Amino acid sequence: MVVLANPPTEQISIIKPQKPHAYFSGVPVIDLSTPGSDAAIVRACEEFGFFKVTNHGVSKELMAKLEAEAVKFFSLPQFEKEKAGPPNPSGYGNKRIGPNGDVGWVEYLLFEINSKPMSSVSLAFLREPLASSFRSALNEYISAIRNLAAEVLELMAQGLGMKQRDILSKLVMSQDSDLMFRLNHYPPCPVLKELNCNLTGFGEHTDPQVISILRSNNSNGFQIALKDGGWVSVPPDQDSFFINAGDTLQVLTNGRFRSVRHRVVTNGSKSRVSMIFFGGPPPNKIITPLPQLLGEEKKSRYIELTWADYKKAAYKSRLADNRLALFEKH
Ligand code: GA4
Repeated sequence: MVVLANPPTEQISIIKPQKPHAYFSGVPVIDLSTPGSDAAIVRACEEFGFFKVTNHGVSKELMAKLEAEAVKFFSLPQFEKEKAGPPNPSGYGNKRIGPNGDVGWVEYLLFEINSKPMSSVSLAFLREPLASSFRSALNEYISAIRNLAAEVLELMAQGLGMKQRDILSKLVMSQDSDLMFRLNHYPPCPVLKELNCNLTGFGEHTDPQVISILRSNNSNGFQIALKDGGWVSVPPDQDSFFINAGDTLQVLTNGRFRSVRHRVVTNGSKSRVSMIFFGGPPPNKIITPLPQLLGEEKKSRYIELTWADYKKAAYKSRLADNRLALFEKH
């Protein structure tokens, strides 16, 4: 068990090692350039709440540029990085995740992206000259990924038979959409390798938002839970994006899509760097199932909450909590 010095009650749990390289081969791969991807996205969201996209149009250079900026930042001395913390909500965090005592073998930069032009991505906590090259890589990357999120959500709406093609994408494309972005670094931990153990990098959870888009370097550790609750390891692919359906999408589809439970475990051998875009709706948006998806009985499985209320409640919960239970009608 890895124990944090302060406070001593917080522990990062060790996970029983799986067979080495026991990768799951069933991750749906959606080629965005082929017809039929709309239906394939719907099937993937129903079965897993998770899929990988290829032929997405985002250049490898853009991914590599941001990864290099992130590596540059995470290579700074600890006391320099700490100057960019704490993450409230934007800023640097180390081992502590969220405000309620969760911990993991991870350090990160969290960014709250607001409605103003992308140049306002708050990097006030970073020092020049790091800040300007970092800012330009971030802005370029985030705007490309936001467009990708919109494209995927449009295909999803089409696959669901919605007349209004932008019914989902407008949630993340609006002026006041609540978007977040995080850069995670899972440092190597050589002693783990010797012990043949795995450590929790980022504990299991679902994402509260509509959609999350993840890209990581070529390192393993990302796992998803299947419908039966079993965990499987996702084979890494640094040229593709992995898409998670979030809690909000589960509610919007009246439970037809799964908000995927996921986590990162680290075996300590290679440093893992991931970048994740979280697309959330505007704060005052009421999260309720799309009427077309209510089925014969016309009954919603969830109570109505605004995104602001749901987010507030989410931030009071522990990482692994079933936050959607707050939404369920009894
Ligand atoms: C999970 C998805 C995003 O990473 C995040 C996380 C947030 C945080 O790290 O501060 C939360 C977590 C996430 C859900 C429950 C709360 C809030 C940590 C936590 C314990 C940025 C988000 O929006 O929700």
